[in-house]
Amino acid sequence: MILMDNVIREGHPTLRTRAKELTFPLSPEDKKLGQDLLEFLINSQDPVLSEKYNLRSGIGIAAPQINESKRMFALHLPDDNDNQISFVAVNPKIVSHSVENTYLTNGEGCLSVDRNVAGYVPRHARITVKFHTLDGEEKKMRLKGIPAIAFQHELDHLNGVMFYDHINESNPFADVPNSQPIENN
Ligand code: 4LI
Ligand code: NI
Repeated sequence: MILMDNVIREGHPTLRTRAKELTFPLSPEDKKLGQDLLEFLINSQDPVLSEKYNLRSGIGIAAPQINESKRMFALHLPDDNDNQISFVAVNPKIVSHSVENTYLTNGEGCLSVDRNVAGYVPRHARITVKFHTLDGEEKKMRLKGIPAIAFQHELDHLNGVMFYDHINESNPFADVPNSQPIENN
């Protein structure tokens, strides 16, 4: 199972590297990697297991964060209607997005960043995405709210981008044009 010791932290060059596309069928090792990423998120959100294994809670984790430079990430969180969003995305992409932007008023956190970086991280408010499942099936879905933010955060990891790259350097809380902020605690 994936533990915090397996998570690389900022400063590691893999976090600044563009991850490699995967080809299907996935190797058994790459399938296992995807399953382990999702299992990590589920464990990290379990009060008993997160305490037992000292896991920091997350709703998304990307393969490069465990030093596997491959285009794959997992998301696990409830959506606005309290339906569970839980998937592993392989070779994910955003096919279209809203003009409207959004951001978390409390800022973003990252399992690879052991400090608080304050500021608004501008994101697209709504995205239409395509990706392949671990079994190679193509999926297309529309995301909004926190799931859309998390998808963009994890997709950034596959491109060597960190969330704080998007924060306005001179004023971290500068107005984000045309945005609907998401209040969250
Ligand atoms: C415990 C059990 C306040 C501060 C509010 C915690 C189960 C921050 C928000 C969680 C913040 C769960 C989260 C992300 C933020 C902040 C991620 C708590 C885990 C909230 C997820 C990828 C950004 C995602 C909303 C600096 C590790 N996650 N909070 N950002 N939660 N969590 N991100 N922001 N301020 N990061 O961190 O998984 S997109 Cl589910
Ligand atoms: Ni991250």
